[in-house]
Amino acid sequence: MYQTTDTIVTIASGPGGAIGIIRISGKDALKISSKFLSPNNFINNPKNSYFLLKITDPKTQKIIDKAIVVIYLSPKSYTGQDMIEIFCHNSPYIIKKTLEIALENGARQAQPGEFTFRAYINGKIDLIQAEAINQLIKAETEKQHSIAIKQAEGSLSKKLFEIKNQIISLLSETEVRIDDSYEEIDEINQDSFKNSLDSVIESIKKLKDTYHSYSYIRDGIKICICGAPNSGKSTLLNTLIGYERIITSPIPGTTRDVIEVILDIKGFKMIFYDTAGIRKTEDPIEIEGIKKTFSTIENSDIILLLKDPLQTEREYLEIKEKVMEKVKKEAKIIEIITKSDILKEKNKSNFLYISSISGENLDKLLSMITDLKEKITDDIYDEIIVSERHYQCLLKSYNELIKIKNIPFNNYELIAEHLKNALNELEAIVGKTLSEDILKNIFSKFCVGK
Ligand SMILES: Nc1nc2c(ncn2[C@@H]2O[C@H](COP(=O)(O)OP(=O)(O)O)[C@@H](O)[C@H]2O)c(=O)[nH]1
Ligand SMILES: [Mg+2]
Repeated sequence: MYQTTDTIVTIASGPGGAIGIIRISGKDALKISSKFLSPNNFINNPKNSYFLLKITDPKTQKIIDKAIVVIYLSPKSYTGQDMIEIFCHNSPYIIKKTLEIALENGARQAQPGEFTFRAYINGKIDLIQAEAINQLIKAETEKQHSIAIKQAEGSLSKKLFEIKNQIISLLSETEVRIDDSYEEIDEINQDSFKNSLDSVIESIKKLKDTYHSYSYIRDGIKICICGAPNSGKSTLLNTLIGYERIITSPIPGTTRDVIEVILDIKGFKMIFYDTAGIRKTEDPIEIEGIKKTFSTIENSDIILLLKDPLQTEREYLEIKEKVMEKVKKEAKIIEIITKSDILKEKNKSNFLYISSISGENLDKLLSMITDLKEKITDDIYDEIIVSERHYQCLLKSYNELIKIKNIPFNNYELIAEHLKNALNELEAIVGKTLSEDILKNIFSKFCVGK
């Protein structure tokens, strides 16, 4: 596990950009930095403040840079320890040299996640918030970001705190009746106990089930464009992207591999797959490509099934049948007739007529996709489970509570035991009862400097 009593340093900024940041945290943060920051009278009368100071190499007395230095005194810092942040010019030489000098003067290079780990150990944040900070850094879309920021602000911790309190009140009702000295207390009111228990179980269930919806936010909605060769699949995707990302041509079998394009549509991550056209062929590469088409269909949430206007009804239905064999049962299908610009009659009501050339109905297609997305993700709440670890804890807690339903009402010992187990699982989410291995695993996923 990380040591927390020494003083750590690292580069907190990335390459590029005008300002570089060095972060130092630990009980000797001020002492160490006073050796290479001047003037160093901040050490005599330390207070939360900022200064314009010179970074000097103590060995050579050479000036390295002038920097803004922020001092945060314990406990008023990110880690809860004394901290220094040095904002210097972001030259690779200045940054590396300053880090080196800090290391030579008694600091240790921080490992990934060590700053946040110290914040957690010192009670500045709970584990959910720590994990949310990591997700905040990694968020790709508005929705991912808004969930992470709410959790970093403590919304999920608050929700869990409420649930825990409900369990604690059930537990106290039960425990008070285990102890012999309380014999004069009445039996538990079965109805009200049962109602409270059901309500806790319901809250946990609701929360735990949000984990599945989150996979759509994290991984995105998968949209597969498929159909016969030449039906206009690649042209459609190019049009949606807005440039010629994929080769298109009148020669059938142009696309032989699955091409993945990630688009952010209204703050939501959507992954479009352009696939090889489905047909009988002897070409071994195309056969491989078509196999991939079907495995993409299997994994997609929305299928855009394209029909070329020149394709016969029979040819289309043959392909449709093969596609329907593969789609997952909750997937949604949009049937599309392409190249509507060359058509006079558009009377098949179960199809959406589109043209990548004239742009007809492309807006309509996108809004159909977003509507389906709403259906797929409509059970996403504010408090949402985004981590497998949290999900497992909730599941175990839920299972403990469910067991109580089959226990005779006067078996207080056994009821109390399951309530305690359920409570422990919830505590593990915020990090109260976790082993070092699990903690290490959580924090090691951070980047250095966080
Ligand atoms: N007129 C017209 N031609 C199109 C349209 N979309 C695609 N095409 C043409 O149809 C041919 C096959 O298109 P492509 O996107 O390569 O089909 P894919 O094999 O399904 O990927 C190309 O010559 C395209 O220019 C459209 O909306 N209108
Ligand atoms: Mg193609």
